[in-house]
Amino acid sequence: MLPLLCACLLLVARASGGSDVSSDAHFNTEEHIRDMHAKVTEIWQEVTGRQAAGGGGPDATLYTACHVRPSATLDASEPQVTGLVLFRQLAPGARLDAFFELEGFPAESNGSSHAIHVHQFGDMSQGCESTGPHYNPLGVQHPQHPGDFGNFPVRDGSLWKYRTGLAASLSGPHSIVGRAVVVHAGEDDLGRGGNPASLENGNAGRRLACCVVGLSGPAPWARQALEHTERKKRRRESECKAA
Ligand SMILES: [Cu+2]
Ligand SMILES: [Zn+2]
Repeated sequence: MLPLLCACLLLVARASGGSDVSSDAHFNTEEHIRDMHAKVTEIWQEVTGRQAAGGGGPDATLYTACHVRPSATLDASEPQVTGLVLFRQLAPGARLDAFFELEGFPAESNGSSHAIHVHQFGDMSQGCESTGPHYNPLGVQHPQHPGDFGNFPVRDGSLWKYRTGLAASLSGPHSIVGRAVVVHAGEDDLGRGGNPASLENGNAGRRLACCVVGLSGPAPWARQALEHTERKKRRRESECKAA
């Protein structure tokens, strides 16, 4: 199986190196890379034996936990954001489900939104600054990176959100395991800022807090799912009382 993987990687190299001069050469190269990525992922899944019979089943589910801490290079006067980001991937190649649970935003930032992204490195030795740029394995523009999760609204200094259909992966050659989740001070302009930075990082501002995505068992996800359901119920009840 390994020689097959190597042969496939060679094909990728040839596909990306063999650009012709026709007007749609760039498009073709991108198509080739996507195509080969799908094939390499498929082979990787077979090599690692993660492709369970029937292509799924509970055994194929992957979970990660990421404990968000304030950036070590941040001034003490800056918001000290902490919390938890959990990912779940039900089967190899499936989109991700996620819980985002963060607190420590200034109370007056009610109604503001904060960008959250996956950055390239799981290196927090220089706070969140050493996590590098957005994770961008396919060389595309922001906000098409797999970890461009967009903006999250803050309410009473905290945010909690359940999201599904996220484009990132916990398996395969473009896995985000071991990389960083970064919480920004500002809002993501989603590539519409009209300057080069907008197409790299969405001009989302300082890096307030971050964490490294690490594999986990299913327990943190189960706890968070329960907490999420109860919290939604409490919010509904308080809204009913207020009405
Ligand atoms: Cu970012
Ligand atoms: Zn991005």
